[in-house]
Amino acid sequence: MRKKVTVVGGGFVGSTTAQRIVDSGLGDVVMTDILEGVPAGKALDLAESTPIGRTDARVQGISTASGNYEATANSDIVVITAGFPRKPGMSRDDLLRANYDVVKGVVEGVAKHSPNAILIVVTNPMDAIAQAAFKVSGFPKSRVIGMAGVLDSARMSTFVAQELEVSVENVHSFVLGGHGDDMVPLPRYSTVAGISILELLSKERIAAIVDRTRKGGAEIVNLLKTGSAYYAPSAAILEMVEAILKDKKKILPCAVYLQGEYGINGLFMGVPVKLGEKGAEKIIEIKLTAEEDAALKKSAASVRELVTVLGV
Ligand code: LAC
Repeated sequence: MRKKVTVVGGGFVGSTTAQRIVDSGLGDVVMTDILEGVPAGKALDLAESTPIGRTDARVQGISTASGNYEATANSDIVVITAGFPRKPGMSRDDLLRANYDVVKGVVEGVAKHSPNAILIVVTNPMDAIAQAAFKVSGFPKSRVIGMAGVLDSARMSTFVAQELEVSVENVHSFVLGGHGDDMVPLPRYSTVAGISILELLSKERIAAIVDRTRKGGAEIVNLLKTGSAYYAPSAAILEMVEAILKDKKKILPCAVYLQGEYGINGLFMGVPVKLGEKGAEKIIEIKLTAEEDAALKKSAASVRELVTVLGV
């Protein structure tokens, strides 16, 4: 059976995600946007690349301006990237409420037509919006997953590989917590060819890498001026989509609804998760030091604040 992935939002994150899925041949893609014409145009352009890319993936782009999500029916996965970027003068809470309204409408629309889909939530502030999507959809917690840990870990791995001048393939980084300034990169569990970076880098260099990882999204926003990152985010989404569609049982850091794991209850947070065809099939609990645990609790408190504003 052909797999079907809906990508909600035809901006840079959504369209590069659609491109990566089509190029990988993992499944058919429906890209939606509230704009008229743009999703259809991008989808047609992408479809016309398939004879050259030699993939039989079908691509369709639809406008959901009228609230009609019928074309997304029976998706295996729905990736939600739609939302407003943060504009000057907009508070975090303003962004939160604006994107909550967008995602609420999206989730109601897609859940109706794809009641068995797995939702991958990307819209910021991601952890709180993922929690909203979980509540609005009524889906089991295994089928609502937030994307950030894979991205944040990839950023950390990039910096470690650059610092040590080794292949990125040798580096494995672990970043837990919320997708915010107080995310929790874990140097102890970050390795190069299986060796902890604690043995390979000085405390100062590790602290600098941790700091740059935490500010990784902002570093790119400051350079681009008018937008945020999309190449690494879409690569991270693709890794999660592939793990699910191929039932790989791959352990990746993802935001999921915690119910007591890591001493956190009723909150979306980034933790190691086993991804397979059923979605987040298992939460892996690793032992944290007192310091790491305190950092995770601090990050949880920030996410809790946003979730409380939304009342979800
Ligand atoms: C980032 C933002 C977009 O980390 O969340 O790039």
